[in-house]
Amino acid sequence: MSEDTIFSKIIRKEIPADIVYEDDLCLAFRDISPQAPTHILVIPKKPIPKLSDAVVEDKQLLGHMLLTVKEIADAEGLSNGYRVVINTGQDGGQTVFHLHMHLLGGRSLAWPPG
Ligand code: DGP
Repeated sequence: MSEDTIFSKIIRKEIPADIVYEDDLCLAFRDISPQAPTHILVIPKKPIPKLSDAVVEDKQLLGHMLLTVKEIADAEGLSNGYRVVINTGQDGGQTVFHLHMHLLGGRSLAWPPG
């Protein structure tokens, strides 16, 4: 069983967040510590701790999340490009263990990341 996280509390509306999109499968809200002018997190309502825990049954959900990122990027006017990041596990720099896609845009982003 996965642990309850701060993101589960946001899904249940127990703590506030600047929500930009919600449907039956996922939720998107602005990151509390933005690293770019647009920094939005897209999370599944299903509590998958990290990408490496996803299973074949999650295929449709993961595709839906990615297309949701695209729709939000369009809505945010990120016509010059953007980056989608999934930090996974300790070496990936993940700090909240509820799967999330970072959508970063609104400035030119360096590569490679640190
Ligand atoms: P990661 O390092 O990939 O696990 O990213 C977790 C992100 O979650 C980090 O960029 C900060 C953000 N975050 C953590 N707690 C909260 C919160 O309570 N509200 C919001 N909106 N974002 C949060």
